[in-house]
Amino acid sequence: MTFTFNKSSRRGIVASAAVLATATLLLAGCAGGTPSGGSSGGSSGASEGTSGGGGGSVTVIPKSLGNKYFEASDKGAAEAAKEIGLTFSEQGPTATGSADQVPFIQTAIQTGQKAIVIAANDPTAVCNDLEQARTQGIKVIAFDTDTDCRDVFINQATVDGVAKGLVDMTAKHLGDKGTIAILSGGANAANLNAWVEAMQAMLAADHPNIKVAKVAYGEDQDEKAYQEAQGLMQSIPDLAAIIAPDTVSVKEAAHYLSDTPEYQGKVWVTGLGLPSEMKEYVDSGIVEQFGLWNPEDLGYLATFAANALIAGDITGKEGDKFTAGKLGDYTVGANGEVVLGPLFVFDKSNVGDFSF
Ligand code: RAM
Repeated sequence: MTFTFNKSSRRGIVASAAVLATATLLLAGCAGGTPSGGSSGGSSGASEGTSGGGGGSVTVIPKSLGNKYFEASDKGAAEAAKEIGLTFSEQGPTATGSADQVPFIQTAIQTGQKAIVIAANDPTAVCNDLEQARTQGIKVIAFDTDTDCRDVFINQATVDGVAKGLVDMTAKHLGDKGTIAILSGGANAANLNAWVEAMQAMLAADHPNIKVAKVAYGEDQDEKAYQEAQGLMQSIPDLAAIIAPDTVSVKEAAHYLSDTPEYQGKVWVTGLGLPSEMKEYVDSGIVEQFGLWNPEDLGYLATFAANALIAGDITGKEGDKFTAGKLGDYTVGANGEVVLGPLFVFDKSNVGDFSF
């Protein structure tokens, strides 16, 4: 089934969305240009023809700087801030420890930000600081991964949708039997742990002949993820596949496999990856297919949600509605969650169509 994405001033694309046995998958349009960001600072003014925003400034705090996934979400957030007329900055740690984001939350409080848009490495470790911000009237928007103390959560896709997409790809490749491993990122990350748990439950319930030998953690760090991929391939003799639900882990598992011909054709790697980082591995045949969404759209949507909270248009209760610029209208669901859209499958036919 082919979906035509609306051509617009942005580099529009026409892509055939892979139709899996259980779902038709569609990715919201993708912007051109390479992901910017990763640096803090930067201000913006309302562009002509856009309605003034709630006003003030918003700080985005990613899991870590230097991760191209968050550079892409940062690009989308900056684009939205410019459209709305919010002053925008990105602040964050280079490490991915549970408390590494705390100093940046404190900075946001002390500089009087109107909103904090955060992807927390740990859903609870930052709550004392986020609640301090909220008591001072600062709106807190979780994006990419949830935290226990926020007004809304901007989720890239449903947990079951992500888990089922990855499990179905792997089961289809394996002929529904074999030994696999899961290589995740941060061990405390709410999003990653939700996907791992959902995959394990689906495999146990629907794929009894696929066994998960081990779950390892690359901590969203390149070198650690590479070493963990090496450890899995070297320590599990009948390993047939690795599922890596983290852009750093899937890139580094493919990197190790590319460096080690003895495991090529024996261990199949898939996961959640950036097309810009995975294209070389798809083109060389190391990786056949992987999933994701548009992280630029995720940052863009989160910033429009922040503005809607700042302006008082929404409070985060179920049923609240807001318009997110080029992405259109969104409704807040149960537990304050807003879902961007479903998972998209990348492969040789489309991996070159995207720049994030
Ligand atoms: C990494 C991070 C991020 C996750 C993606 C898929 O970049 O862990 O939180 O959403 O992978």
